[in-house]
Amino acid sequence: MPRIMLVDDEPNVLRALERLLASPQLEIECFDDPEQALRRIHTATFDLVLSDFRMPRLDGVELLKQIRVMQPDAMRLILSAHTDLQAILSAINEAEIYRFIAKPWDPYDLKRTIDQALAHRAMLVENRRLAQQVRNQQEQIPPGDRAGGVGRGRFGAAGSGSDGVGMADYDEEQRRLTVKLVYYGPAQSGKTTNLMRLHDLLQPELKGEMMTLETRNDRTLFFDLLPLGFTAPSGLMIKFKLFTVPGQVQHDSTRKAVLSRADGVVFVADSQRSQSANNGESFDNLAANAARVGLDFEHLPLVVQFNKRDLADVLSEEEILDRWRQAPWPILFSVALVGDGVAETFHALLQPVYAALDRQFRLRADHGVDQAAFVAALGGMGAAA
Ligand SMILES: Nc1nc2c(ncn2[C@@H]2O[C@H](COP(=O)(O)OP(=O)(O)OP(=O)(O)O)[C@@H](O)[C@H]2O)c(=O)[nH]1
Ligand SMILES: [Mg+2]
Repeated sequence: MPRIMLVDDEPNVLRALERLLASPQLEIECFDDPEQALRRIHTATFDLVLSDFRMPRLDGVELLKQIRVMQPDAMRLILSAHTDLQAILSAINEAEIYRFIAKPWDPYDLKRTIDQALAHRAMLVENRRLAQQVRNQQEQIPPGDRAGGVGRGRFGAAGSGSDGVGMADYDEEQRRLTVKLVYYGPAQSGKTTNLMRLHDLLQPELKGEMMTLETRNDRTLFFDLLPLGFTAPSGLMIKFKLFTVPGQVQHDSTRKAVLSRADGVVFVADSQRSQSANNGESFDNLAANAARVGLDFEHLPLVVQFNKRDLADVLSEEEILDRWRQAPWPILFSVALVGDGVAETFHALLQPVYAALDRQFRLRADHGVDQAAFVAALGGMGAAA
């Protein structure tokens, strides 16, 4: 349960704030003496601190500055009747506060700001945990192993023998399943555009904020789909995370780390004739990296999207389908830039993903979730198309 600290030297103000914010989902501690508040910071962790600005002996900025050193993750908000620009600036610069709240406050705004601050903090902590996970995985993957040869034929994919499929992040104790889906492909093929358009298409309650994971010299974009989760009749909570990888050749270690434990992949190819070799190299790289992170590429839920159909010198649909005739994966065509084919591609991926999860976790038999319920939980994305 989030714990928040309220600090104001006027007991009346403190009581009013406490009454306003009181909720069974929050633990609130009140201090009318900032020095006592500071002592408490040594013994307990707070998610958020809301402090008055003008207080005798120790003002709000000074208090929050000291709290920032001891608990950098605590969201810091300042409350003040004085719309003193200098004070606000120092609060922002020195105490790195999240928000400034003017007295008298609007109760609705204040509550909303507190909720947003807590949600923001939860996301920052989660983002850091993921970045750390990616870093740890990068360190575990042995260097070397250059990607396979230049793409031939359809793209010239290589298989692997290891049985890594069904690596979904399953937390038995929490009864929670987190499904990871990754958009993979050559540089500039439209992976990020796909993710952004999909994000636009989703109903607000189905999505979290678009986030950037800063790893080494690159950025990996991701967002949570069903951030609140979808609860199966059995009580199992299912969540999704969607990622893009950076396509540039030099970011291979990030690609491997993001691909690790993936439950499904959309390979985004660039339809331009001039990009055939890049597509091929990237597809070989996917197959090679899947093997390196222990995924069974032969059984990995995968769909292939040929993007940028709007451009002039593209391979024709017939040529593409002919080259991929022997391949087991669905082929989709898209203009991600305007959103065409984005939902359809995602929907096409959900089918093999469901089948793989059902095999591993007996979604239908043990959890009462069939494919239709699975797709419906995701807003029926693409189902109507
Ligand atoms: N004409 C056209 N341009 C597109 C389409 N999809 C994406 N683009 C453009 O292609 C460029 C690259 O798109 P991104 O989505 O950033 O590509 P990416 O695959 O994420 O690239 P990296 O992150 O560098 O690997 C951008 O300028 C997009 O606007 C499309 O369907 N048609
Ligand atoms: Mg990108």
